[in-house]
Amino acid sequence: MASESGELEVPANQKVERLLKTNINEEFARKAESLKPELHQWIDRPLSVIKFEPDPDAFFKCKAVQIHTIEELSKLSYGKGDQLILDFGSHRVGYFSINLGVDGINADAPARLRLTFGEIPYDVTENLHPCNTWISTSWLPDEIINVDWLPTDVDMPRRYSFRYVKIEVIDASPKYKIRLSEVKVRAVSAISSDAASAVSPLESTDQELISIDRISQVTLRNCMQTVFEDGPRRDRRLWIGDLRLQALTNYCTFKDFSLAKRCLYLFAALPRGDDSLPACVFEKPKLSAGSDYIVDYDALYGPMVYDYTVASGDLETAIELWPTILGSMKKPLVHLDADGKFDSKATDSWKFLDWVAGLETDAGMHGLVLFCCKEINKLAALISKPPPFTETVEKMTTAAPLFYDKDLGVFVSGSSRQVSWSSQAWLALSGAMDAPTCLQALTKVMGDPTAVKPLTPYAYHHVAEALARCGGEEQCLKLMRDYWGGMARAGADTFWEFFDAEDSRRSPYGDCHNNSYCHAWSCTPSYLLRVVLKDYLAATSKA
Ligand code: RAM
Repeated sequence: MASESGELEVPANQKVERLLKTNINEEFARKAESLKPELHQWIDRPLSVIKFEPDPDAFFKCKAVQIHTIEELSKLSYGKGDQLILDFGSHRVGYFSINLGVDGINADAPARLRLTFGEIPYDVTENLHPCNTWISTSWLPDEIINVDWLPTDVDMPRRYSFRYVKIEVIDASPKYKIRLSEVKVRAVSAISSDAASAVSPLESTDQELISIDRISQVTLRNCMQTVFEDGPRRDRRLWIGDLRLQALTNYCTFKDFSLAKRCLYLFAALPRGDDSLPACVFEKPKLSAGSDYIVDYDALYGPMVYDYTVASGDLETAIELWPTILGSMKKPLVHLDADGKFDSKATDSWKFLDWVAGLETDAGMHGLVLFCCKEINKLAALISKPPPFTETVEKMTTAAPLFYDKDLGVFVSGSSRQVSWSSQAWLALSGAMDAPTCLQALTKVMGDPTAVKPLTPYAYHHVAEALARCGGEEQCLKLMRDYWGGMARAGADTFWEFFDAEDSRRSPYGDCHNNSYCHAWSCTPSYLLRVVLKDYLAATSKA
């Protein structure tokens, strides 16, 4: 993906499709607007001033060491070339402010500071620039500010997502140094502290699972703003794939049905001319469709409405959104060949499933679309509509074994007969073949070092859920302890957009400084533990 100049280029399948017009549904947009939440706010302060020391055993190769308590801070002064790192103790989303005082004869020049808001140590231990990435470097969380008159309060106007704040004094003057006090963040979320503490405790005494569940909830809560954001640092917007997983986790934790409903209407307000839904939407500066269209995200819209309907009991919304659901399936179903087999090459639209490079998507997309057709049929039954996809389900179920390689005992995808975890996961979730066969296939690929592994927690979630749904609850738990538990052991206080235990710098964007470390699609362990594995955990804790 590198151009001749060495700069990374946008991958071919993510280049903007010829833009078809969006047909705004004003009524749905108004409904979404009326459901916009007032955000809850609260003040948090840093716990200490730290430095990072090398630690070869740590995931990020460094460890935090306290050098001052926060009470000591206001007695310290910092001049040209000095820097400090504040540690808030865990991840926050909100508005940072500080009081800048003067230690010296007078402040005869402005104070020029660089503030860097870090979600992980690399953000504050390394130089963020240059950043070799094909997404925008304007996401990088640093600011240079010039403060004219000191002493003064400084309120940073932008919202940041961070645990650490590095403050570098680029310059003050020979006559004075700065003092820092009143350091705080006005944290924001759609979920109040009361609502967060009202979530029932996980029914388990296993400390590792309790901690994974807690980190999942913090991840979700920090992403729940006026929409379910994918990541409060980047992209700060609503994506269908992320929303589905967030909403499922929300239903078994915070139970904010109104925010979920708002997000369903936001997508329904913005269908394209061909009824396809945008993969993501922007709320600001005004509601508009993102230019990405992802075939799998289109298909997942209906299941999302189904999940919402089951969780909330609100049939009326499902009835109103029914035509949108049917429209959203058009593009995915165009990809079925005469045998009812999903063919990714049928269009050049983006099929996602995961960010891992070179993933063959036919088998996984076959499973995903079949799963979606079944979920939508279930929704039809709930709202007394004829099931729209009975024949499609039959056809796709008959075709599914065409992806199965009897000799290998796994599903294969594409002309290269690629073996990947994602293909097994989605075909298992679709129920296309019997559970023991699917579980065996999953077990096989997970033990095969040549199989294409997932990169994102999004894809790992589908593997984990598929294992549990096919009778592999123990394997699901093990995967959760390895993967999400691995992030926790690596120091995560919110779960990340990507995690590769072997490579702390891995990123599909070219540079890990552009990764997001509080990312919606990684919040699902709470859902897996509280819903999917609920009976299993109850049974095993009694045994
Ligand atoms: C990333 C986003 C988002 C995801 C898309 C496909 O850019 O962070 O979470 O849905 O990829």
